[in-house]
Amino acid sequence: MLNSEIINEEDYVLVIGHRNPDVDSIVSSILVRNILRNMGVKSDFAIMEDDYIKKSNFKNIDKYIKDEPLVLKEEDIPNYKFLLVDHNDVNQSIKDVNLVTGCIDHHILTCSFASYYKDLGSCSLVVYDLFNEIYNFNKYEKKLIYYSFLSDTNYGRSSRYSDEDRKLIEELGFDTNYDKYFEKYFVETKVDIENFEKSGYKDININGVLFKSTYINVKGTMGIDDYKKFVKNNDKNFIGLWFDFEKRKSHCFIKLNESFYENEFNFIASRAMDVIPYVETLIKV
Ligand SMILES: [Mn+2]
Repeated sequence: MLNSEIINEEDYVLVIGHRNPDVDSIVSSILVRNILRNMGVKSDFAIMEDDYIKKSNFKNIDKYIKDEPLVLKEEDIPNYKFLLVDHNDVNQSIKDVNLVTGCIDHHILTCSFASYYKDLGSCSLVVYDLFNEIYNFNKYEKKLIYYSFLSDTNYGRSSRYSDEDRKLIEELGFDTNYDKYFEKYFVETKVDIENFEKSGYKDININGVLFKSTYINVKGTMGIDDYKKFVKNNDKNFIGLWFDFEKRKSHCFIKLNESFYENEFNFIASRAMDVIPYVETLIKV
C-alpha cells in the first residue's frame, strides 16, 4: 500500500480523496490519517479549498463527522506527499503522480504507483478490512464506516453490494437490513441545472477518453427529460446517470464525441462496475 522507498517515519503524509468528495472519500481519509498516526507517521487529511462536502445522499452527514481537514490550496500541492483514498487517478485530485506515496481504493486501478485495491462497496470498508487486525477501530470510526458504506452503496441497493460487504458490516456490529436507514437518511437530489452539473461530479478517464460525469438520486422520473437534454447538448463527453429509487432503475445518458446513447439497468447500477464497462463498449465501436 505504501511505497516504503518513498515514505519513511520522518515524512509527513497528506491523505486525500477525490475532488468534490463524497462521504466515503472523507471517511476513508479520516480513517487512514488515524491509522498512519497510530503507526507513528505524521499525517493529516486534506480537502481542496472550496471543496468541502456539501451535498450527499445522506441526511446531515456533516453533523456526524467531527474531524477537521487541512484545507489545501492548489498552489501548495507540490509541497506535500499524498496517500490517495477512494480514487486512483490523480486527475481526480492532485494532478501529479510524482507526489503520490500510495493508494487505497475500491475503484478498478488504472494507475502505475503502489496501490491496494479490493472490490468492496466502499473504500472505508477496504480500509477496515485491510487494517482490522493491526488497528483498533473505535466506536466513532466504526459508525463513520457504516454511514459511508450506506452512502456509497445507496443503502445496500447498489449492484455492487456483495456478501463480502454484508459479512464485514456484521463484523462491525451493524444492522444489515438497510431499509430503515434508507427511510431515515436518504436525501433526494434536487432536480435543477446546478445538480445536473455538479451532483456526484467526477472527471472519468476511460481508456484515454475523458468524460465528465454526474448523477441524480431521486424517487421517480420527474424532470428526467431535462437531464437527458442537458447531457445530449453538452459540448463535452458526458456520463449522466439518473437513479430512480422508486422503481430501482438506472437511466444512463452518454454523450460521446458527437453521438448520444442511452441505456437502462433494472437495478441501481454502479458507475464503476456497470456503467464504465458499458461506456467502454461504446468507445470500441
Ligand atoms: Mn467510494
